[in-house]
Amino acid sequence: MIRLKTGSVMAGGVQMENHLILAAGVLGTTGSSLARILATGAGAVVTKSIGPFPHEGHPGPCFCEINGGLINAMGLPNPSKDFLTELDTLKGKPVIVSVFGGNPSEFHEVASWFKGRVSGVELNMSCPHAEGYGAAIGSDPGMIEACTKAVKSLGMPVWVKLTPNVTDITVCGVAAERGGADGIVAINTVKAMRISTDLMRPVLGNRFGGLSGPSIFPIAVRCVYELYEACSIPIIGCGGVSSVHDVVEMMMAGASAVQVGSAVIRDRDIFASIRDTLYSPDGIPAEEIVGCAHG
Ligand code: RRO
Repeated sequence: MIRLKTGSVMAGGVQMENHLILAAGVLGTTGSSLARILATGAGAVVTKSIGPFPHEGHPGPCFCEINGGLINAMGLPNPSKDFLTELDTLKGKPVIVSVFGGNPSEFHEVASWFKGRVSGVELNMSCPHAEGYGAAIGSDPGMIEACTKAVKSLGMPVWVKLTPNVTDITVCGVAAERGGADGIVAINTVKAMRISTDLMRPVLGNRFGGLSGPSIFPIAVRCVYELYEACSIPIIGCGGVSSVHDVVEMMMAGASAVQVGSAVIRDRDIFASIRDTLYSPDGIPAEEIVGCAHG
């Protein structure tokens, strides 16, 4: 097993304790849960996505477990600007705020609330089940570029989280880069559904949702690999990562850092266990493995 050299990490303009980041949407709704994940070994954390207005989310059921993953249709529930108070106890910590909007000025406004309060902003242009938000606008390269440019004008590090639910994800990655993004996060969940054969109806209240967990890991690796060949800015791998082997594989595909999401639900100590196996004082520099799978 490859071991990486211990030390702090800079990726996409954000200084982190290590290469492991809590993905948006998982245990990211309160300051105390974000602090707990940092205390248990994450190098940085991303909040639940925050939007221009408070929103309750989709009607339930919002979540179902399947073989190899989870399907959620939470529906962007968030307290909007009131979330700011959750960051009071996290000053100086590596926190990235996930934001969403329906157009460049909404993205700019929401991100501006967090200026000086966070290490960076992750633009959610990829939720697969949000009318007028997420992938509904993040499949349009012109919109990705304009929203990225609008937020970048605030002078904070900007990551753009992309959807895999497109024919060619590199077109979206190149658009984010053109807009001035400091990093690309790949990928958000894969649009999916299940039907209850007892009820003869879709399981989720919203009918469709986003698949996460180990079943999407090969899709995420493929997206990171393709983006690495098309883009010059750092890529942050995300999607079904649940072991130290997955982290190393994602880095070999081209990821400069790696997010962990659904796996945290089963194992709250996953960051510490991956970190303790991944790093060693006599390990190799990460730069030697990032993208090494490319010919
Ligand atoms: O809240 C959600 O339903 C949600 C979001 Br914002 C997202 O980006 N991805 C996802 O699978 N669910």
